[in-house]
Amino acid sequence: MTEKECTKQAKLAALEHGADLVGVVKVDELPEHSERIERMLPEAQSVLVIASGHSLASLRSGADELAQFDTIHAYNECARAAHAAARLLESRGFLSAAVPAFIPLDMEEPGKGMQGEICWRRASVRAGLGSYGESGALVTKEYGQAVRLAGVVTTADLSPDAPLKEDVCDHCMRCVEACPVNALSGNGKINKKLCGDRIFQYGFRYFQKVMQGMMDKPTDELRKIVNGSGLRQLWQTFMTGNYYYCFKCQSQCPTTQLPVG
Ligand code: B12
Repeated sequence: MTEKECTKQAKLAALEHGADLVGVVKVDELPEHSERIERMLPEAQSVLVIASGHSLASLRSGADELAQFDTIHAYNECARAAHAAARLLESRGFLSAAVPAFIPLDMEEPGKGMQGEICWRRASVRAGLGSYGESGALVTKEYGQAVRLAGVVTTADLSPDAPLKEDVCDHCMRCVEACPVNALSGNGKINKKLCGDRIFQYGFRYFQKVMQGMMDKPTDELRKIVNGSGLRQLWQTFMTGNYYYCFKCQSQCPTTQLPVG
């Protein structure tokens, strides 16, 4: 099978299983990730990058639960598309693996779960899916920032897509201004600690606080934590696997619009 035909079939498999946009970047074009890609799949040649859209109403909703639930769906779509494309490629004789969109992540030092095996924004920009917004997120022509990203590493020598020539972000700075904790300062610069404290409000950091409390907080304060809503939120986090408590930079982007027609 030709390189072109194989690329077409892999993209189609992803699009038929939940992807909204698909692009290809060669492993050589991702030198920052070569070590990790080598660890995942030594003979990998190409990375298929997948974007699946959010529901805009959920993302913009004042009820975090809706955006959290929608995030689970968007991640599931990404996972389904990546798995389908990987299986298609393997059925054509190329070793291929779907790479997680978010968790599981490598929790060891020095990344401590703050670095993906592949940075999907970087890979998607290089695969021509969109361009960087001021917030650092991927902005696509079709769905603005309202996409989740995932992909597949494969030994197939797929035909690469060219990065976009145009800049999709209109640099209005609304994403930066919308950040409730002033973690963004434009041009992709982010204070990861400030952002993380907000979005992981009831994620690992809260869990760590509870554990820390067990060691050094007086019993009455501990009782308050154990009976408080934070622990119930944490339980939901464990049950759903989704822990984001802020969607502002994504949802305020003016390119994040309903498609016309
Ligand atoms: C760790 C992580 C975080 C951390 C750290 C973010 C960061 N900047 O690294 C924290 C907790 C802060 C975070 C926050 C959020 N995240 Co997050 N996060 C990740 C994760 C798991 C790994 C990212 C990573 O490896 N970073 C490490 C390195 C590579 O980042 P870096 O050194 O800062 O490199 C960046 C810059 O150099 C920049 N850059 C390079 N050249 C240039 C040039 C220009 C002009 C610009 C502007 C930028 C730029 O691009 C690199 C990537 O952005 C990815 C999933 C994945 N595997 O990619 C999701 C991911 C990036 N997160 C995502 C989202 C949506 C969010 C949040 C909105 C929270 C939420 N509600 O989900 C916020 C947005 C914050 C923001 N505006 O960036 C999405 C982004 C989707 C999109 N449309 O772009 C991803 C891709 C998850 C997914 N699978 O869809 N996240």
